Amino acid sequence: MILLYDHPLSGNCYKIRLLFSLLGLEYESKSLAVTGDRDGDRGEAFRAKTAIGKIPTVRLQDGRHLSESGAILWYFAEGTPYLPDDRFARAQVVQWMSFEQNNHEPNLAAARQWMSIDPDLHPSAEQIESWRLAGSRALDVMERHLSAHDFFVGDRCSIADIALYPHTEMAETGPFELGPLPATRAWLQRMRSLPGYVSIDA
Ligand SMILES: N[C@@H](CCC(=O)N[C@@H](CS)C(=O)NCC(=O)O)C(=O)O
Repeated sequence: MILLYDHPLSGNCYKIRLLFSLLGLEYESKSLAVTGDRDGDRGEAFRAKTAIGKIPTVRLQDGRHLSESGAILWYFAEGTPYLPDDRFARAQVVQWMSFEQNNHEPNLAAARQWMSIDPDLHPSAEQIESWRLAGSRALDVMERHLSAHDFFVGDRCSIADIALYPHTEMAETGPFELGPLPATRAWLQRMRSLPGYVSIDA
């Protein structure tokens, strides 16, 4: 059985739970701490399995481990409709997943972690403003694309959408507003309508 090292509030872990649910894949889940004494939960045994030491990490059925949400999504989407076959479309999936990791997640997830998850975080006003500005720019890029397209690559949901969904859906738990982004709100609704969709707190 696949084992997902997980946390119920983690947007990065939720990406994996969402893909597993859309694919109807069975798995077990083990929750690790994301605040406070993280190292207590991620001692030598965990680090021996994954050099990166973060969640999500999965243990495959054959015992190998894989970390980084994008790599895990790619591994399980291969051969399914969530990863296209076409060479250019696959490169576009990488393009949007790189955007998610570089421009989107670092700002939206950090701001949410500070506002609604970790009371011990005390970022400076400059840091908060930097997350807000850069995260808003990433949301604007998405809005522009979604004003002309139903999904990020091609005409159906791919792992590019799944990677971008969690922290966009939860953006308003940080210093962001989805009200002025109608195309993004319509896309969130399309994602929620997918057969097999699960919410973060399912
Ligand atoms: N780029 C990674 C980020 C993973 C990440 O930051 N995981 C967080 C939980 S969402 C974590 O393990 N934080 C605890 C720590 O950094 O020690 C991904 O997309 O999987």
